[in-house]
Amino acid sequence: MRLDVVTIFPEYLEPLDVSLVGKARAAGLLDVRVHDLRRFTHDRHHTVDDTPYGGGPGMVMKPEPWGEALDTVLASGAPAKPVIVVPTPSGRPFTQDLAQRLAGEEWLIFTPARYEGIDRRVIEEYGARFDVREVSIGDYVLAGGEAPVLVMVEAVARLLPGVLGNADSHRDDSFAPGAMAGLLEGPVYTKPPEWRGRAVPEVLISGHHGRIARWRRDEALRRTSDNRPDLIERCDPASLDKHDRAA
Ligand code: 6GU
Repeated sequence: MRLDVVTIFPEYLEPLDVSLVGKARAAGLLDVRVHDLRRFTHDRHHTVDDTPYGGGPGMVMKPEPWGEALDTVLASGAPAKPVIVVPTPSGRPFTQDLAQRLAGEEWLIFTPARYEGIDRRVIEEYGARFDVREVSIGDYVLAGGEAPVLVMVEAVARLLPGVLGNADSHRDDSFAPGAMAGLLEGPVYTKPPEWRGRAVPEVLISGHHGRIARWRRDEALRRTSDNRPDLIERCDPASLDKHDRAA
């Protein structure tokens, strides 16, 4: 997968060299290119923002640098067509489902903005020719879209074939489709069997796969109803079994 990021803070994306995403790059599974938006300005001060039409607080990112940057990046991959992801608190929610869809694309371009956002005409201009998605990572406001790009790239990269050592690693993920559909994952344990007087739940050491599966599901249901009752409300009743209903 090819991944381009256009930003005024290229150094903010340095964590993409590290850990899972860094390894995916090193393995040739991800081709990440970070571009400095200010290279596409022509004034001495490399200006990327200006005051908003209609008044109001804050600054708006000027359309011209974004247009030049996006034209350059798009030309470098033509005739391929990317999905353009525009991080904004006003966007549609970023979900596991969207991560899964984006993981199926050949090419993604991210356009993290600072200030009050990008001049609307940029989204219209590229939206007329490409699949442009305005996406939010949650109901809170960040100073810019760079941290959301790190979040989204990590969520997408771990779904790419060959990135996680074990292909089953995300089968039981919270939010993944499957037997635990829509439930949060329950607690996990490893050795030693006792730590500071606290024992690992006996069932996990029993070797009884049926009882273990039932226990895990009960714990997932408990955690979901404690932390995310909205997910229980929304879940498909057909995905619950008779033991779930009793619980
Ligand atoms: Cl994508 N950007 C910013 N600036 N704030 C956010 C966000 C994005 N998602 C949630 N808050």
